[in-house]
Amino acid sequence: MQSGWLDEFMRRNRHQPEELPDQEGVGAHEASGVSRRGFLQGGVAAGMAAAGALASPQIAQAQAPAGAQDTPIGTRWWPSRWGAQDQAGASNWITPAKVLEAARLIKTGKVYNLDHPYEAGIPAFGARIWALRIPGTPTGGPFGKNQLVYHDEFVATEIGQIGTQFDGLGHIGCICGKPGDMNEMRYYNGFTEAEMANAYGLQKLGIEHCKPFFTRAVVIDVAGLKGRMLDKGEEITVADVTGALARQKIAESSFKPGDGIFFNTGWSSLWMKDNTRYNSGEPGIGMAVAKWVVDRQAALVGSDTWATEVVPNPNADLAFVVHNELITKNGIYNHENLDFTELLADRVYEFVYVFAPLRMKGATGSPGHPIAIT
Ligand code: UVW
Repeated sequence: MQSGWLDEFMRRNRHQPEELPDQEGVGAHEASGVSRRGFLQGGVAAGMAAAGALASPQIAQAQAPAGAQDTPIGTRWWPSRWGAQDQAGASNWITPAKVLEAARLIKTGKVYNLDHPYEAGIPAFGARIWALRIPGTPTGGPFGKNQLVYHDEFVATEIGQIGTQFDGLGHIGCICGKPGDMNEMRYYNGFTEAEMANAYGLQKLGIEHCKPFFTRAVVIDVAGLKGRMLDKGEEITVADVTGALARQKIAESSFKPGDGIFFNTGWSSLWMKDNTRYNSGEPGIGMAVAKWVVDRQAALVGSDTWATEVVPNPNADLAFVVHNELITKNGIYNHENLDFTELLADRVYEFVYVFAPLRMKGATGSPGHPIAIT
């Protein structure tokens, strides 16, 4: 598949070994890989192009996902259904009634991990790093007659956007005006970069506004339906979704507002085994399934890939447009780099998803340990 912006940015951002801060640990996961920074910069470039397109209806028609639009990603999406000041987005669906409803699904008490451990050498987007150090051996002590000693760790990382990561609402926006106009760089609920920007953390839409999740979730096993791992650039269609649900004996009509909807593509089998391929693109959902998710009024999506959406997008002009549709326009969260291996080994497709993002004021997302309970 050809993707002009993608090819260009992959070429320009192929990893340069001398950029590595530390070949043995920090960033070493990129040493032989293709850098995903290209996708990020490609997204910026595509966004700039789309912003320019406001003055050029022809390009706007070509790049916009669908329908009438006064922004590069469709009609303006604010104020949100939860009010003009809302910063919690689709986590608002997690009400006491929703928690009680989800709790009724718990029958065995079995707990499943949905994450990958955080460790050196994990696949990472662009030049992101994970570096954990224990200074001293031990860090301190001895104290007292009891000769107490202790360990502390120092972690350097893009803490909201590394490994198993939960994308918050301040993570993804869209240039809706002239490039560089911070009053028209818009995020969920129309909050602008001018309102949000601060070197010490986002002033709006920080992850601390997200409510904890205890909700019904379904993993749609598309790899199981197809009997193989999906390939990079392979889009999950609505027919794939309905086919997988039928195979799993889950009615499409069973989805209720606030559910979690996850997609298994098989891509996580490459995790720490072939990081170069894992990083080079991915299978995932496109705009058709994104709109299906929005229609279901999901609280969040997630997947065993690093973006949940198909990369490259089959429309070569679009960059991470599903992120815009879900996060920016609808306040739907995205849990990336999940691992469904334990769940699927037990043929568990429906469960209670439990996750409370770390309340780091002004952060764009959160690491953490999501679990499934049945
Ligand atoms: C970007 O940061 C663009 O993507 P992700 O949310 O997949 O890390």
